Amino acid sequence: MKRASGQTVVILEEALDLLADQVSGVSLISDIALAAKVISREVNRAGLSEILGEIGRENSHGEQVQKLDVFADEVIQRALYRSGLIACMASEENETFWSVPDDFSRGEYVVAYDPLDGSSNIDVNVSIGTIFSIHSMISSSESGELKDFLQAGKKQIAAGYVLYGSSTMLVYTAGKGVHGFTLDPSVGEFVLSHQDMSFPDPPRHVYSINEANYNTWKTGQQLLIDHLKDGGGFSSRYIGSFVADFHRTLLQGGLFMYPEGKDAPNGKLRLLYECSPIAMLAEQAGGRSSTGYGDVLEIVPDSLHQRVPLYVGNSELVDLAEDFLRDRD
Ligand code: AFP
Repeated sequence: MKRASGQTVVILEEALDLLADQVSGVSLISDIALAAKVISREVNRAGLSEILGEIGRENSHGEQVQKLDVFADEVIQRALYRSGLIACMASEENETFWSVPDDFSRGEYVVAYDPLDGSSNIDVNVSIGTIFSIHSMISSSESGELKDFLQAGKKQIAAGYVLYGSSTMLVYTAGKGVHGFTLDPSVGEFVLSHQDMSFPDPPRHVYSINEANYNTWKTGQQLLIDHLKDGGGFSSRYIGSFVADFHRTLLQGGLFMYPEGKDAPNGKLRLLYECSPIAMLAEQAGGRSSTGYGDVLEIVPDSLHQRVPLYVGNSELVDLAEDFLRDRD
């Protein structure tokens, strides 16, 4: 595609077509992109379309109002069912995984996703996101098994997120760099806007954490933050919406943390569909991620909704966090 100026525009489908010979299953990203366009439209109209608020409420037409995260979950399900590439799915919205229904053809991949992360931000018009993780099946069951999801993050074939912010962006990796596409609403296409994304080096010195939890943290974590405040020349940014906080960290550099605490022994974020996919993106962008004690991508999950503490960003800052935790706890 070319702009009127003659400048060549790369749309997502073209980029994925080029990758298809090298990474099988990568076309699933275009199905997620289709769902993202529908979700993006609904997120942008949320204040007008009575879609904010709780399930169980009726709108002025007497119709059931769906919360946006439930709506997003269903849109992604429908888009992925049609792909013919996956056997089963798991989502933040559902306790157990489920198989693609019999009336659709099934394939050899499994997708875990958080349809709308940061849902407490929806009603106050703050950026939210979708996160996804794709693995190849390891079971021989046609409809998939739990063990297909319980694979280490380093086995992901692709991962990414969609950020519904001042513009809608899809950022993905299929193990060959990290690429960002911005939705051009005038043509309804995701257009390549950020090729080969990497954490800036040196990074902007920014840390991102919910500091209200300070008193619940272990000593090492408290000392790390004291160090960044006192001597490190750091500034602080925290949106409370993981995709938005990570996206800023990727573009500007820094360290995002959701540590363990007295009330949250494993932190808050979920391994399968939050930490693992973001960890793959971070590694592909030249950074790294850790639980504070080891690489997130190495963890073999023990359950679908397992939580882990998370440190992600520029490698030297993640290393620094690990040093503080190792020496002081
Ligand atoms: P909500 O979905 O409840 O808004 O939680 C968002 C989130 O899972 C993630 O997007 C944020 O990084 C993190 O929680 C914020 O948690 P705190 O509110 O405890 O800081």
